[in-house]
Amino acid sequence: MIRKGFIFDLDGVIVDTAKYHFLAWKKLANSIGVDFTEVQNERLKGISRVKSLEKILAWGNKEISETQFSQLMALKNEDYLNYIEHMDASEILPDVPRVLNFLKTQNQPIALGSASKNARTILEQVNLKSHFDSIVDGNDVSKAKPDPEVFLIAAQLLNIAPENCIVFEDSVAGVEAANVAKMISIGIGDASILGHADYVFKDFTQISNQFINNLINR
Ligand code: B16
Ligand code: MG
Repeated sequence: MIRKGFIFDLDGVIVDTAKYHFLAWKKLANSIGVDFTEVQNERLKGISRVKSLEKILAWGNKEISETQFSQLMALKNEDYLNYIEHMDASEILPDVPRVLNFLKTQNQPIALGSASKNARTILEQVNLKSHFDSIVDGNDVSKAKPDPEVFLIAAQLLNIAPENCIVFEDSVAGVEAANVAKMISIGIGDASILGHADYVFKDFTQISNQFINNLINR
């Protein structure tokens, strides 16, 4: 049997948590007199929490103390977790369960590779945690995407060579990380943004079982 490693990003691939990040960041930015738009939110996709706050402060020309930085980080996450608490399986993006179940029937190892420190909580909320053989998230890495660390650790845990791994990613930084790791990158989203991926699909409804089979056997 041929075994490949299938690595999934979380936000924007399995669930759309970007809308909750947006609400929490907007509330926080406005509370310190800084504007925050949906366009800016797009630019935070796949970016770590620390880097996100640094960017928001830079866009707003705002300088704060280290203590206030930590306080704001904690506040943002508290607010974000209030949204996560209400998530359920209905928020899983279309056809993700079909692809995960198909991989299972083909005995293919599956991992999560996310920048989020809340990834495990979110997978539990939407009842998908048991589908993953390994989970690597923001708590397990020291270098954020586009550094390939998160995906290389996932490959190691699955015991599959990086060149035999396939990554599903919605962010520019994530696709870059997969490419640097020498993995097959599959962009989920807009081809004009994710043109550096090996393949791009609008969403999982466009990815057939036949395509997955071809990935397994290539
Ligand atoms: P947290 P992913 C990323 O998730 C999000 O896209 C990004 O917007 C967020 O800042 C980052 O996780 C950290 O999330 O605050 O929960 O640790 O796309 O890598 O699954
Ligand atoms: Mg993502």
